[in-house]
Amino acid sequence: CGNHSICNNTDGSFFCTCLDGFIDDDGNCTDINECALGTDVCQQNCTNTLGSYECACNTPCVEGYTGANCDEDIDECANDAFICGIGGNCTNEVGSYQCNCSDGY
Ligand SMILES: [Ca+2]
Ligand SMILES: [Ca+2]
Repeated sequence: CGNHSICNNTDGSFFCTCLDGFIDDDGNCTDINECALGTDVCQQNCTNTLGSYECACNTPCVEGYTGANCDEDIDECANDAFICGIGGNCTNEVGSYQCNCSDGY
């Protein structure tokens, strides 16, 4: 059946099917370019690979976010206890954080 395909036995014969991620192109199973076709699920930076594709985030992410898809909030308050200064109270927010002063500061 050739590369990137599966041979299926039948009574007296056989037929070939392409593996996932490949498409029949004139009898040859060739890689599907998911990025070019737009069938990928990447939010950004799709890279076509043989039989599949990969997603990567822009580096660095927009300020306040992290993770493979840049959709995870950074907890600035947990990362830096003194981000709001002495006497400041930090409140984490999605994509951001806020500082408020304690009484007397
Ligand atoms: Ca592919
Ligand atoms: Ca945050």
